[in-house]
Amino acid sequence: MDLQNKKTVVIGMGKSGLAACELLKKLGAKVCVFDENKEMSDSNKERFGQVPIFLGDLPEEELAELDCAVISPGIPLSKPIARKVRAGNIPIIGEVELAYLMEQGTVIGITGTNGKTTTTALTGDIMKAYKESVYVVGNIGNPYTKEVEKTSKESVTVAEISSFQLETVDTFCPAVSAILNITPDHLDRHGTMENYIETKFLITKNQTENQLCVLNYEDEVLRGRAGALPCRVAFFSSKRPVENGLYQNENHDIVDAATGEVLMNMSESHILGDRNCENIMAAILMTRELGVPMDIILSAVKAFQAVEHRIEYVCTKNGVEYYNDSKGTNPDAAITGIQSMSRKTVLIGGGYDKGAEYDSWIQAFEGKVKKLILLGETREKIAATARKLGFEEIEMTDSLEEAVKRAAQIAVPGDAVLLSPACASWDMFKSFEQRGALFKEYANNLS
Ligand code: UMA
Repeated sequence: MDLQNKKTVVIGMGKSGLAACELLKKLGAKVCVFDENKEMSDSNKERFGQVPIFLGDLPEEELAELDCAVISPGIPLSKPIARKVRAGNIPIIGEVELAYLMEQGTVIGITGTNGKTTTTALTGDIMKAYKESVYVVGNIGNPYTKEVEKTSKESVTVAEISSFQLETVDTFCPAVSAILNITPDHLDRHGTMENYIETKFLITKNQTENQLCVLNYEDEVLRGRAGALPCRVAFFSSKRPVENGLYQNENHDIVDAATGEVLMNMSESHILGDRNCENIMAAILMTRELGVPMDIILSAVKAFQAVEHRIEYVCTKNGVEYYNDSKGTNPDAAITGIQSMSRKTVLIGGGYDKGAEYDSWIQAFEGKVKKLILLGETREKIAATARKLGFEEIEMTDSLEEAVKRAAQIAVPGDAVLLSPACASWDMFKSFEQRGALFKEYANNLS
C-alpha cells in the first residue's frame, strides 16, 4: 500500500496510535492524530512530536481532506469518529492490518479469550531458541506497527491478536494460527456472543488449505466449526485423547496423538494447571508446524516462567501468600485464578463492567474463598450474584489500597490473598498492568 503523501488520521493516542503514527511518518504519509479524550496530558501529546493533534472532535475541513484512517484496537467502529470517517468513504485500516501490509516474514497469530498472552510469550520463547529474528507483538503490549519494519523473509512474528484487533483485519493471514478458547468477554463491545465468536474466527479467514489452525478440542464451538475452516486443523485437549494433535493423559503427560509418544510431563513445567497445559500444547503444535525440532521446543517449554500479572506470586507477609492475577479480566480467566490456589483465599475482585455474568466464577469458589472483597463498577452486581448463590462472605471497598489492607487483616498464616478481579480495570485504572503493579506495591508495603 502506497501511503506516500496520503493524508492519514491515526485514531487513538495510546501505544498502538503512537507506533502507527511513527510508522506512517516513515512511509511518507501526512499524519495527524485524533483522540476522544479532551483532557489528554501534555506528556502524552509530546510523544507525538510535531504531528497535528485533534482532541474530542475532528474538524470537517480535516475530514474532507483525508485519504485514510488507522484505528487503534480500543476504539470500536461504532464510535462517532469512526462512523464519520466511514460516512465520507474514507477507508479505515486497523493498526494490526497496517503492520501486516508491511510484514516480510512468517506470522504466527494467536487468539482466544484466555491464555493468549501466556501462549504468545511461550511461542515467542520457543521460536527465539530456534531463530535469530523473532518479534513478539500485538495485544501482549507491543504494537505490531512498532516492530514490523524489522521483519525479513527469515523472521518470525508471533502476534497476540485480540477480538478488538480482529474486527479490522482484512488481508491478515498467519501461516499458523491458534484459537485457544472462546468464553463470554467484551460483550459490551461485540453485542452478542455470536458476534464475538465470528470476530475470533476472523483470524483464519485468509488462511489456505496448506496452512494450519490449532484449536482446543474441549471448546464445543471450536470443535464444531473446525470442519468449516479454510485451512488444516490440529487439536489439543487437556482432558481426552484426540486423533490429530496433542493431548494430556491422566498422568499429566503431554502425548503426541499421531505416535502415542509422551513428549513431557506437566510436572516438568513451571506453569501449572489444565489451562496452562492447553497453552503449552498449542505452542508446541504451532512451533512444530514451523519446523522447530522437538528437543528445542521442549527445553524452551520447561524453562518458561509465568507471565507478569497472571497468577503471579508477589510476596509472603505474616505467613500469607499474595498473588497478582490482575490479568484475570473476565470470569473465565478468574476461574483459573481461584482454581490454582491451594490455600484458603481472601479474594479481591470487581472492576469495569463488560456486561459479564459472574455465576460460574462464584461457583468455582468451592469453599476455598473465605472472604470476597469487592471494588469498582461491578461490585454490587457481583455481590448480588454471590448472595443469590448463597455466598455471604462479602466486603465492599472503595480503593485497591483499602482492599489489600482489609485482606491483610482478614487473612491468617497459611492463607492466600489473590487479586483476580474477573473484570477489566478501566473503571479505576489505566490498564490491568497498572492495577497489578499497584497491588504488588501495596502488598510489598504491608508490615
Ligand atoms: N480512546 C478513544 N476512544 C475510545 C477508546 C479509547 O479515543 O472509545 C483513546 C484513549 O483516550 C487512549 C487511546 O484511545 O488515548 C487508547 O487506545 P487503545 O485503547 O487502543 O489502547 P493502546 O494503548 O493503543 O493499547 C492497545 C490495546 N488496548 C486495547 O485493546 C483496549 C492493548 O491491549 C495492546 O496491548 C496494545 O494496543 C498493543 O497492541 C490491552 C487490552 O486491554 C492489553 N486488550 C484487551 C484485552 O486483552 O482484554 C482486548
